[in-house]
Amino acid sequence: MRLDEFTGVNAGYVLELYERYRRNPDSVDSETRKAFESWTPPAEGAGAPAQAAPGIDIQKIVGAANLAECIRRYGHLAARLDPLGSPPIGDPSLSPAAHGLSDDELRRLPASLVDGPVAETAATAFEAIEKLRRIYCSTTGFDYAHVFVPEERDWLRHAAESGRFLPPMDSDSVEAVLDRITQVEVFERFLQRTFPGKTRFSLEGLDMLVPILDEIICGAANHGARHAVLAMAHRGRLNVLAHVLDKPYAEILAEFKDPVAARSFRTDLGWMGDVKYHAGARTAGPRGQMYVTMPPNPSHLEAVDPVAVGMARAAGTYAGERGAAQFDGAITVPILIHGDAAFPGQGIVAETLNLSRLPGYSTGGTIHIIANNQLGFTATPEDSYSTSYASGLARGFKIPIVHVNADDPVACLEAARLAWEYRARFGLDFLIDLVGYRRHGHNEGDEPSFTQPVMYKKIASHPTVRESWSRTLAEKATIPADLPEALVRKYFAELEATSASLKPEQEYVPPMPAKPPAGTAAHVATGVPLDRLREINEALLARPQGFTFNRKLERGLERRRAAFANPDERSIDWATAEELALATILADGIAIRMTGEDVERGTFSHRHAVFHDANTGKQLVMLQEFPQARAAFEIHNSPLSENAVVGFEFGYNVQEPGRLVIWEAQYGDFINGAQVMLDQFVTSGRAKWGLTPSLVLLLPHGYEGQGPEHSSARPERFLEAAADINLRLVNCTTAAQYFHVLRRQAALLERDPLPLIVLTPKSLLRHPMVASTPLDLERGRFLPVLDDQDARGGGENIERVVLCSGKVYVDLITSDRRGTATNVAVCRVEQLYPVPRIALNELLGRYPSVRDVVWLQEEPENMGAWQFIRPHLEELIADRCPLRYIGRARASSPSEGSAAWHHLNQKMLVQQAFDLGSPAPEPSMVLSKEV
Ligand SMILES: Cc1ncc(C[n+]2csc(CCOP(=O)(O)OP(=O)(O)O)c2C)c(N)n1
Repeated sequence: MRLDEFTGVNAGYVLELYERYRRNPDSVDSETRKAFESWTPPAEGAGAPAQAAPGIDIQKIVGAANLAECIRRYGHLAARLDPLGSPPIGDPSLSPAAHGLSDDELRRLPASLVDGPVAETAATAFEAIEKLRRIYCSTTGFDYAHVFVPEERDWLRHAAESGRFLPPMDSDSVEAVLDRITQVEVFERFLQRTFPGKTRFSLEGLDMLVPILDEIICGAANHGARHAVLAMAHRGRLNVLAHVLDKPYAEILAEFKDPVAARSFRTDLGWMGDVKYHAGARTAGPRGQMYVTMPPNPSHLEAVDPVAVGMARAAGTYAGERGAAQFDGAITVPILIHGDAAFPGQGIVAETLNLSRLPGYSTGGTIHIIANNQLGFTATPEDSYSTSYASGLARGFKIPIVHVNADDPVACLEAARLAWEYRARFGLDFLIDLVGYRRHGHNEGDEPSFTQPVMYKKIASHPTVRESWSRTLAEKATIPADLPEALVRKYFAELEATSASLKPEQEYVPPMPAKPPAGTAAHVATGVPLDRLREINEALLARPQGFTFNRKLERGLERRRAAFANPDERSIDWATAEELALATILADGIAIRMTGEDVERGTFSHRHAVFHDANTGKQLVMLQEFPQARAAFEIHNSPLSENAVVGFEFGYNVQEPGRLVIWEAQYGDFINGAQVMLDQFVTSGRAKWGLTPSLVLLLPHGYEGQGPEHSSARPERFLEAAADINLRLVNCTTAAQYFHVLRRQAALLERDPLPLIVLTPKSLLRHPMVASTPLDLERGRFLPVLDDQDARGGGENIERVVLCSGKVYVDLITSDRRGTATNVAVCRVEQLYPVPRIALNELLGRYPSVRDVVWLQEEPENMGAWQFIRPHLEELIADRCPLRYIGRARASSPSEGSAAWHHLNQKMLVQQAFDLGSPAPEPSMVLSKEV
């Protein structure tokens, strides 16, 4: 680099060195001395290098360069971001005095010290600094100093300072903005006038959100994107639905007139529906070149974020061929609109941001917009976040932030253009903090001046952005003076005409709820011919040239090779059944995505879906390699999150319902971290919004003395939500059952999609009782109820039928008591929901002499399946015999914390199962009672 090319602080440093050299050439190293021998430093003042600068003050030079740097870093603190005019907090480092400079001194320094595009057109450092101040301390606050990848930061700096993303200001463009914000404002005013006080969560005060979205969507389309997924909460949702998603005014107005009657308009809901500001939409055709989707949104703020991100990921992923799935972030763009209280407050936001750069989750850049109205419900920023800005959290994720005053359309559009250009250039997230206000209360029935009297006095006299933009344009004579009012009249007239056209007959068509068809599951053939299984098994065990397996795993692979030697032998363990199920599904042409914490190896070191070369660490995924596969397999260790990752997989699943999407919990109880996703999306999404998820959740479950935290996946949480055939919950006890239930799920993805929750084993993964034969995979299918394995069914001598589910079956069947208790049949309910009533009825019919039927479970009485299944059993048994409960007593914790106590209780469970009618001895907490 030539010495003349140093700028900013570096230029100051060079000049300082030069001063030193001038005084004593030996005080600098020989290289530097050589460089200075033939160099002429820049003259003071004009900016152009000229004669040597006699008496140049190095401190001033360094001060000017530092001042420029501070404006770039901290200028946003002095930006006028609040449309209501609250003064910015500022920063002392932004004044020349803080750097030992006066304005006059700056005028005598060259502009080149300031560096960047502003220096190119400025005569002095003073002019350059003034320009910089206009950029960084205006109605935009560029906040990107935390982006410490030099290429990204330099790009952002140049983008901000060159103004190259400022929108065009020709008369057509400025008129288009006026037209759009008139539409936005009139929509809200019309609703307010026609339906006073009805909740709509008005956008007013943040009207520029719609033109910003237009700009981003249009920009993304120009960069080749074809699909935008837009997620937002309540605020402004109706306005965005109307103007960005093109939801017809007629539908929206009909919903306002009478939500029940308006059902005839709703194509976006399930049979129970949801309030209008939670509904989703899809544009019917491309908007420009883009399809825009807005997933439905529950009230739980920000919960939709990972769902939308997962949808975008799915839409950009090609999985139609063997191998790894191919993701192309250029095709889709997720845009998340956040609340200013919700963004910092809801942990799901941090979890979602953490997905942004992970290989299995990234979207090629998500654009975030904080619709910042400077209030929560009534809570102020001081009540709501500890960061300086609502957007503070994004800094840790190196996401560039632009704070922008929502009353400045030009600044807003520049921010939008910058966002999509940055995303297109780097494939990374970007955040716009759109700072406005909220014209009404939290909702339209709310009185905001109870809590914000001063702010709302200001708002009452504050012009709308349409009014101020009209005034600006009129002053510059850019538009005809009467245009603003003409536009207002035009849009009111459109809404009035639509409202008047809503005929009562149309409105009173009764709703047509469509519940899902059910019952197809029982008829699915899932067996695979032995030859085919053997061939696929061999292919999965192939050894790619040059790949060195870990020695211990090598031995396991050899055992796997022998698994098909004898079709009658119980040689198929759980992991083999799973891999063969996945492989045969892939061979059927159905792509699979599998994720979860440490899922690649499996928590219990049983899966090994990804091998690591013992010498090089290189990875090998045989499910991507075997030649019979006709679709992609992707597997990712997830980040340590439950809520966001389950939401992400839900979104992925509903966007690409033809792929099998599987999420595995480390232990089943950790799914409680995703309870919002379960309640708000997985179990109710169908009834509320007509979504048809088919996500598979694998939840390790079973009482093994590990204490309260790793024993129970809490099946009761799913059973409590089970209704209207909204999910399938199974607790398989054999490898073959697991094989068939996975294959059944894949076969039903399109015909009868439902979420599948599988309670999976831990210690039983390698238990011989759980292993199946190759023939079980060929001949069988998933059976919701398994009769006593020793064919005691039908025995006249059976006095007790014990019904149980899951691992406790193995405890019963392997106990010493089993051999002698020939009057007790032990039967398994493998599917807990939908309750297999026909199969249970048939089973009970095979035992005509029973004196009682027992429901036996490991979980406490208030947990597990008991409370749910009891009324079904009572109805099925009717007055044939009494129903008994054997299990742990009601408890507030899922299990005892001591392994010894656990074993005692398990022993009691077994004992009571086989002792007809005897009470539990102390100190067991196991209950046996007739109900
Ligand atoms: C998880 C959750 N907690 C609480 C609420 C209740 N709530 C609804 S809106 C709101 C205020 C949200 O403020 P902000 O994020 O700034 O959005 P705004 O309504 O101001 O647009 C609150 C607390 C909710 N909907 N979801």
